[in-house]
Amino acid sequence: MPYLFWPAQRSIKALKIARHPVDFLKRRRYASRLSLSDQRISKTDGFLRRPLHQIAGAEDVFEHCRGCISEWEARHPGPHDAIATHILADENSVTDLRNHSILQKFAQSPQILGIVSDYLGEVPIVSGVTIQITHPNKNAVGFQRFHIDREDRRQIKLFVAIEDVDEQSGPLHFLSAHQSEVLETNERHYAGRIDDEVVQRYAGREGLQVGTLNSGDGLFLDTCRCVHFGSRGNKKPRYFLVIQYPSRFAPVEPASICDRLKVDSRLANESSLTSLLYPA
Ligand SMILES: O=C(O)CCC(=O)C(=O)O
Ligand SMILES: [Fe+2]
Repeated sequence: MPYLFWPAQRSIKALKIARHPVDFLKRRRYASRLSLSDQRISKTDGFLRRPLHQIAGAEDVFEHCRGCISEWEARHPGPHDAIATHILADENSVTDLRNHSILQKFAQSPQILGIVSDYLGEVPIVSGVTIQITHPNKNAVGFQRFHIDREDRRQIKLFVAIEDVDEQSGPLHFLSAHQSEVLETNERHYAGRIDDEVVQRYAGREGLQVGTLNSGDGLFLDTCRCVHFGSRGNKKPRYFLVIQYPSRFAPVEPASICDRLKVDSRLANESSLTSLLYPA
């Protein structure tokens, strides 16, 4: 694995685990006990696409998101200079879920936590819950080009489509985790952006994965293992609820620990499992 900074990152992670050994073991134990739903994220793929309608309260969550989006769009008619807007975050990038406890409850759903914990081998934390709009644009810069997120060796971002995501709405494009790892090794890729032509060579016969989704579908994607981009040249807006599940011991300090995510503490302390999601 050629990622240049990984030895340093691994040391930081080991130190963090050493500071919280009981917590570490608890997260591993819970992960192995969490009842698995019908599907799992394969370690080879690093991604899973599935409808989320059957999760308790899902329809209300989608409706809530649509309400927030309509309200935001009425106040911000556009056109928009930014490529992406996280409409729940305030000017200091703080998201207060106490006004959106329905989203917090969804992020804590046992089915979702089961899938994510099974893949990560530990109960993660919730480091971000955002309603993300990406606006029509003609750009291919930054995260609109292929890259790997470098917070850790693994993490799951769950992208929930609030409206259909088709080819016109800047879908995510990605390689499986396995294909990405072959690329990293062969190309000695450390950090930064990767040209499309290079990625294409590793996409195999089936080609690149394209994250087109029906409204209500979720895409679980390990953005730290899978080479990906998105929001490139959207012809129309793309509407996602994005929930980020990193390890509690991620070398790069997750946003929730940095106090950029405020949560409803009653809901957070609903069970010994949910209280693991928001460490102090
Ligand atoms: O907007 C997109 O689809 C890309 C986002 C991305 O790179 C990320 O969330 O890690
Ligand atoms: Fe990314």
